[in-house]
Order: sequence, then C-alpha cells, then structure tokens
Amino acid sequence: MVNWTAEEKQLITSTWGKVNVTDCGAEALARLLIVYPWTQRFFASFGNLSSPTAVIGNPMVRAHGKKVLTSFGEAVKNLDNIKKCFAQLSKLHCDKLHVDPENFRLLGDILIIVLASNFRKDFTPACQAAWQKMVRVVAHALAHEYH
Ligand code: HEG
Repeated sequence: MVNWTAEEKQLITSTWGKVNVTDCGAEALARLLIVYPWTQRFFASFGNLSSPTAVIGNPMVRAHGKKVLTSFGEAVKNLDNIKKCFAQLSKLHCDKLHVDPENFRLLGDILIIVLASNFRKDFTPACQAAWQKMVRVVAHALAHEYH
C-alpha cells in the first residue's frame, strides 16, 4: 500500500484536472515510439511509424495514446487502490501483449516530460516529485501480475 501525503494527492489531482487525455496521450505515446524506437515492435499493426512525422500523424497512435492516458486517469481516481485497479490490465500486458514492464517505466518518464513541457511553471519541483512517485507506483502496479 502506498502512502500519499495530502499534498501529493492534491498536486496529482490538480495537475490531472488540466490534462487533455487526447492530446497528452497522443504526445506521450508518439514521444515513446520516437525516442525509444524499439517500443514500435508492440505496435506492428499500427501502420506507418517510419519517421517522427509519420508517428506523430498516425491516427492509431493518437487513439491508443488516448486509451492509455484515459486508463492512467483511473489510477489518479483510485490513488489508494492502484494495484487493484490495474490487476486485470497487468495480466493482459503480461499474458496477451507480452510487454516488458521496463516499458511502463519508460512511458512514465516520458509522461513527466509531457506534463512538464505542457504546464511549464505550474509543474513545480514538488509537483514533479509527486508525479515521479505516481508513475513509479503505476509502473509497479502494471508489473505486479507478471510471472
Ligand atoms: Mg498498454 C493495450 C493501458 C503502457 C502496449 N494498454 C492497452 C489497453 C489499455 C492500456 C487500457 C487496452 C486494453 C484492452 O484492450 O482491454 N498501457 C496502459 C497503461 C499504460 C500502458 C495505463 C501505462 C501507463 N502499453 C503500455 C506500454 C506499452 C503498451 C508502455 C508498450 C510499449 N498496450 C500495449 C499494447 C496494447 C495495449 C501493444 C494493445 C494495443 C492494440 O493492439 O490495440
């Protein structure tokens, strides 16, 4: 069980309230696929990922980025229950999708970059620290059902 301070909870929920899951989700997934091109192997069915421009303009990347970030929002709504919240999703990523959990950590780091670059001054050091913890907890929860 994760212990959140009242301040951490407040920082996470207030940042999340300003997040556009469509745009930030698309940006985060596109950045992941561009900066860590080996992650493209999981998305072979997504069509053209041959250049940064292709990745950014790919509608399947956009749609999936939104799906992932919408799901991330469930964790924000269930801060005291993230492990349970992601138990099924963890099983799916392990058994069906075969996604190496290291990728959850990579995406978490990318998400922080996206939040920091979108919110600039509002993304204070305290806010960053809270998010660093958040993405670590989410990555841990998504890896929890792996065997
Ligand atoms: Mg995953 C599907 C959530 C990271 C690769 N991911 C999904 C789905 C959700 C989800 C909700 C749809 C599940 C369903 O169809 O029932 N993913 C999710 C979260 C996070 C994450 C919350 C991290 C915060 N996923 C992630 C990463 C990779 C990945 C880092 C690979 C680099 N996800 C992946 C793939 C699929 C999903 C390949 C199936 C995509 C498809 O074919 O539609």
